[in-house]
Amino acid sequence: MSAGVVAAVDLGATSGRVMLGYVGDGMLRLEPVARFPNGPVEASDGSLHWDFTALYGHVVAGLREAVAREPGLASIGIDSWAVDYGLLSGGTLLGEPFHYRDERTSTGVEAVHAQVPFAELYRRNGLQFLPFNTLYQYVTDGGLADADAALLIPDLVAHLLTGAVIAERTNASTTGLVNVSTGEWDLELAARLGIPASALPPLIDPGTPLGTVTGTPREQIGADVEVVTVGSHDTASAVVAVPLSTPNAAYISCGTWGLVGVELDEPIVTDAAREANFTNEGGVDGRVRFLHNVTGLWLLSESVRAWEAEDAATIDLPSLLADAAAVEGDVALFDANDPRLSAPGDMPQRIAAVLAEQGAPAPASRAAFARTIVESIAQAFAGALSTAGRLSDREIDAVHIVGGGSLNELLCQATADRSGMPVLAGPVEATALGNVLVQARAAGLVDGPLEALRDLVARTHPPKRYDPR
Ligand code: LFR
Repeated sequence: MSAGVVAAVDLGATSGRVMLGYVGDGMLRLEPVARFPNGPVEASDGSLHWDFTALYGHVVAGLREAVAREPGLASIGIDSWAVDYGLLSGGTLLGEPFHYRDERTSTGVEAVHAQVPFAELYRRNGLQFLPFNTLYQYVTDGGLADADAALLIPDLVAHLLTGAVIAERTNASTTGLVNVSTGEWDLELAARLGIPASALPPLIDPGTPLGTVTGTPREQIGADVEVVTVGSHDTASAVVAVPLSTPNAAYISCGTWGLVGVELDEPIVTDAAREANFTNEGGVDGRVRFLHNVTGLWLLSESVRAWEAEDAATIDLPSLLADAAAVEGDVALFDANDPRLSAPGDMPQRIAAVLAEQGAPAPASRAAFARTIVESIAQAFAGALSTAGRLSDREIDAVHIVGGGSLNELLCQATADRSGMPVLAGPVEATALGNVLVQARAAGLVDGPLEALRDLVARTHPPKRYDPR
């Protein structure tokens, strides 16, 4: 097989990037092309949105640069965070997409559960309860009825580039409207909830060509490049690139969120799985991502944001974490998944309030705060790992941490210590690598099942090991 190059667009909740991926002949290498910030934007009425227009501008500029560097680019693949969408009418975007942390979803949850109790929903869609799952957003969205299409963020980018109107399957699974057994839209559920057909475009598997970039974006980017679907849910792409070292290894895809779980061939929708709030999200090649969302580095990034606002100066994260590692003695722990910590705001103050409820004093310094946050996340990881093992009937024997959290040595060591299992950290850019690998397989640059792709990741990006102490 020969080597080639593809472009990955990877949009995360705090930053986006465009990367070139060089693959083939035993090689797998990323080269950053563009990196740009992302985050919630508050509208004048207080609602939370994404600045999609700015993001899309960065994507097109990044792709133009990618083509300038590599005119022979084989394809483009797009992934992003899940659940959020944009509405289109007559080819125009009807406002900036809502951010999943906007509070409108609370009325959506009540409306949906009044029609369809959660236990029935879980049997149908297999999803853990997250108040922002797309179906809860759709039922509050007055614009949906008039829109020609509702497209999840990566599908929206693909649409603007190519004109295609589709729903990539891994991300569609996070809407709550895909049946967990059939992998098809649950039309009966949608009808019961009054969700129109515009929200349910044809479902397409990862690795499918959608057409070449056309119209204005073709002029801007400067080449007829094919757009190919990947695991467009960022977590699906990340799981593709976890170099799973044993059949019973678990993974944690750790960025804003920590997605803690195992890969399965069949979903688990038992009462026990529902009660533990474990999800069955669609993976690449029909695999099941059986996992639980733990609030991840959001707690730290929001705290840093608050401190930076207080100081009117930037904080150096590596030195904050080094100071946190040097904090002596036990620190108080809090429930990282406390729903009061989900919306943007003064995170240190909110965490102090949660600790006060438990009778624990607020940490005495920022370093102690950071230590409390990291240890609390690690504790939640350890709990979710043990539940994943119990529910899937596996003796989990190793934990792979991929994504930004894999660079956080304090978090990796604390996770090893608190779970009692070795942690294998990296690759940091698992999402972009998974995106690249699925495109590369579609282009014939690599072949085989996910295991073969993961072997290539393990050989080219050997993980760093943390043994429990
Ligand atoms: C991670 C992620 C999670 C999803 C959350 C919200 O970036 O995609 O998998 O639950 O963001 O979309």
